[in-house]
Amino acid sequence: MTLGASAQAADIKIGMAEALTGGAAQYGISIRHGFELAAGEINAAGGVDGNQLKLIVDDDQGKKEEAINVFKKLIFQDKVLMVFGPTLSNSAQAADPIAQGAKTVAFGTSNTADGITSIGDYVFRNSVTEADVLPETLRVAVKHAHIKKVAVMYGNDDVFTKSGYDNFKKALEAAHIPVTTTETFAKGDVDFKAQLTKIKATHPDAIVLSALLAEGAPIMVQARQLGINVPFIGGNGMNSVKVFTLAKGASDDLYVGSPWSASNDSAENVAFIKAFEAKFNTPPDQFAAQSYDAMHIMVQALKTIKLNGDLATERTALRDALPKVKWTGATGAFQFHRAMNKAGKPAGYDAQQTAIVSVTKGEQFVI
Ligand code: 1QQ
Repeated sequence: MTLGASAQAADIKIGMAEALTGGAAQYGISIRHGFELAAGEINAAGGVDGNQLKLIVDDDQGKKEEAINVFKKLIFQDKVLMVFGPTLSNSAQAADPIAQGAKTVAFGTSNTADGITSIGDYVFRNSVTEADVLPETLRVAVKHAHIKKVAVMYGNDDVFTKSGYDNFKKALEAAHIPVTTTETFAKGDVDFKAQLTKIKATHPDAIVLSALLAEGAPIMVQARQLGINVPFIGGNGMNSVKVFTLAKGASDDLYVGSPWSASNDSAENVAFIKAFEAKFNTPPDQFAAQSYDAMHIMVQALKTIKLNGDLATERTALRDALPKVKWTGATGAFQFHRAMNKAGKPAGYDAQQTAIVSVTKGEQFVI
């Protein structure tokens, strides 16, 4: 970014729409912390060409209607340069078209369902999709735990949990692994004993689970109560340290995949973990790592554009600059790749990264 001779340093307004209350706040608060850590570091080092990043933080409550409201407020009232979020794919599918219509970048750091970036060319994410991660999670779990047949359980009223199910199904078919039974649940359910009792009767070697934590953690607890002690194979929703707080000892033997791992000892990751713990007094998770990297990726693009005071031009310049960014951060080497829409035409941008699979043991993720 280059400022004219007479230009004054100004705040650069960045919107953040995340689930800060409700069931998905398990993720949203962690995501917020990642953004705040990165923005704080960037501002402390002089900002972007002397301009400070100003985060405008709004709560989408993990609800798609609220995500739409918050996107409208950030884009049209607050006039932010771009928007990070929302937390859930379910919300992104509803709210991202607002950003696309307003030619404003919507950058998701935790949306992993199919089809989000097919919304349009202003839609970006650095979260690796279920389609990319689940076949690898399944492959490692099957090999490690000698799995021959599985039961499947998924939430059938959420864009992410349904997409996870679709991708698990595809991966299971490709790997020729029979499914003993498929059970469903909905957001807000608390008693999963009926489905788990059916699953138990089919004697699976593992349970494939596409769930958000609010339902996924009690599912693990109730399975163990019913004497089902087989491994769980989960998607992005289960990949959070919050599963240990929510499911305690019942959280063991859960396989998940993500580019980020607490035990990756690259210089970038070690520095991230240290700074995060110093600031928030708690260890980070992959959601914090993703948002931390996303802020740095966005700033790399920002450094290459001119802020001329014309918001529409600035928003489009940022969009044009983002795909060129390459960045090595807490989650490793990152770049974007072009996503296609349903008609096979170029649309938004997905993450080009590979997943590391871990399994939970003694309330820790181990590789
Ligand atoms: C999605 C997800 C969730 C687990 C985000 C918190 O991956 O909704 O896409």
